Amino acid sequence: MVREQVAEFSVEYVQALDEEGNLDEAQAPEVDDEDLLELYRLMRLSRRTDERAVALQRRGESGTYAPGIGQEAAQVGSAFALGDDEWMVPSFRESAAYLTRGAPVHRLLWYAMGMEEGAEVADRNTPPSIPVGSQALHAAGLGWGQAIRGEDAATLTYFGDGATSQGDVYEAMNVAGVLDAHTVFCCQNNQWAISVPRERQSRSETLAQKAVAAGIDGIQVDGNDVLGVLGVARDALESAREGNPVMVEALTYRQSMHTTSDDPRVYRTEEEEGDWDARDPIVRFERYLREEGVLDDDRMAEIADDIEALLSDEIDRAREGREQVEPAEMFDYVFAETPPELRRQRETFEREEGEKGETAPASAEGGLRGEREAGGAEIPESVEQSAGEAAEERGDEADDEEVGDRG
Ligand SMILES: Cc1ncc(C[n+]2csc(CCOP(=O)(O)OP(=O)(O)O)c2C)c(N)n1
Ligand SMILES: [Mg+2]
Repeated sequence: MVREQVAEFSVEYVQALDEEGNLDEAQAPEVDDEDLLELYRLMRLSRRTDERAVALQRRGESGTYAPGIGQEAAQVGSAFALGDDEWMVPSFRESAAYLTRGAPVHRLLWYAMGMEEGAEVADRNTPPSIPVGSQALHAAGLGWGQAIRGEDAATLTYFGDGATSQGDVYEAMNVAGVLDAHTVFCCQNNQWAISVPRERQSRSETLAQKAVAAGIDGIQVDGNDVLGVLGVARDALESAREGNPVMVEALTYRQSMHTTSDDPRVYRTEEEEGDWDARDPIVRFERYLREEGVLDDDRMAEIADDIEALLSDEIDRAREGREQVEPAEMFDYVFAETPPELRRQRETFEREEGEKGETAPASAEGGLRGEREAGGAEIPESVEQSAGEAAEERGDEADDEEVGDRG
C-alpha cells in the first residue's frame, strides 16, 4: 500500500543563556541594562516571597501555598513581555508572574491565608485557578474577546505539564485556533505533576507538539533561561496579537515541594534535584550579569536588602489585614443565598472556633524540601547569602527563616 504524507511538523527549541551564563547573541532579545536589573530583582523577589510564604504556613499563619522556586525565569521572562493592557491568566504556582505584573506581595499572602481579598481580579490578572487546566479556557475566551474587538493586545495563560493531559487545555487551544484568539498558552513543564513524572504524563516527545493538533504554533524554550523565555514570549505575543495563538513549552523544574502539603522526598531522588540545582535560573542570570558588569557584590547586596525590607512591610500588611477579617465570612461567598446545610456548617465552625480560642501553634514540618534542606544547604549560596544576612539582622524575621528553611 502506498501511503502519501499529508502533514508534517517540527518543534523548535530556543536557548539564549546557557547553563554557565554565556549568551548566544543570535538568540538574545533586546533588553537594556535597567530592564536586565529589573528581571533579576523580580526573580530574587519571587524566590524570597516563596520562601517567606512557606515559612508563614509552617508557623500556622497561612494556609496551603504552592512555591514556584526554580521557575522564576519561566514566569518572570514571560510575564515581563506582556503590556499593562493585556491579560495574565495564571494557575496556582504563579507568584513570580503576579509580582512581575505588579501585584503586591500581601495580596498573594491573603490568598494563601484564605481571604477573599486575595482573589480579586486586579490589573488584568485573574485570580489563581485551582482546577488544573481550567484557566486555559478563560484565556481562550479573553483572547477571543480581544480578537472580536480588534484589539492590538493579547492574553497569556500558564499551566503545567500535568495540565496538558486535561481536556480543558486541548479544548482551549483548539477553540483559540479556530477563533483566531489572541492567546498565548504557556506550559511550564516543571517535570512533575505532584508525584507523576513527565514521562508518565504523556508519550508525546515534546509537550509543545500538542499545539499541532490544534493547528497552532508550538515552541520549546529553556525555561530556566530568562532571556530565552523573554524573547520567545515577545514573539509569541506578537503573533497572538495578530490572531495566531501560540503554545510555548518552557522546560524548567519545580525545585521545591508541590505545595506545603507535599513531601517530594517520597517520589524523587536527590541526584535529580542536584542536576537541576546546577541549572538554577537565578544563578545563571547572575553569572551573566556579573560578567557583563551590570551587577556586582554591592548591587546584589543592595537589591537583597531592598527585597527584605519590602517583604517585611508586606508581611506586616498581610497580618494586619488578616486580623480585620472574620473567618466565618468564607461561608458568605459560596452561594448568593446560603443553603441550610452551609448555614449549619457555619454554626458548627463558629462554635468550634469559639471553643478553640487562640490560633493553633505553628506546625514543625520540614523545610522547603523537608529534612534534606537541613542547614539550607540546597539553596545556592550566591542567591541566598546576602538575603540571609539581611534577614539575620532583623531578629523576628530570622525566626521565620528558622521555621521555614530548616524545619
Ligand atoms: C481538575 C483537577 N484535578 C486534580 C487536581 C489536583 N491537583 C492539583 S495540582 C495537580 C498537578 C498539576 O500538575 P501540573 O499541571 O504539572 O502543574 P504543577 O503543579 O507542576 O505546577 C493535581 C493533580 C486539581 N486541582 N484539579
Ligand atoms: Mg508540573
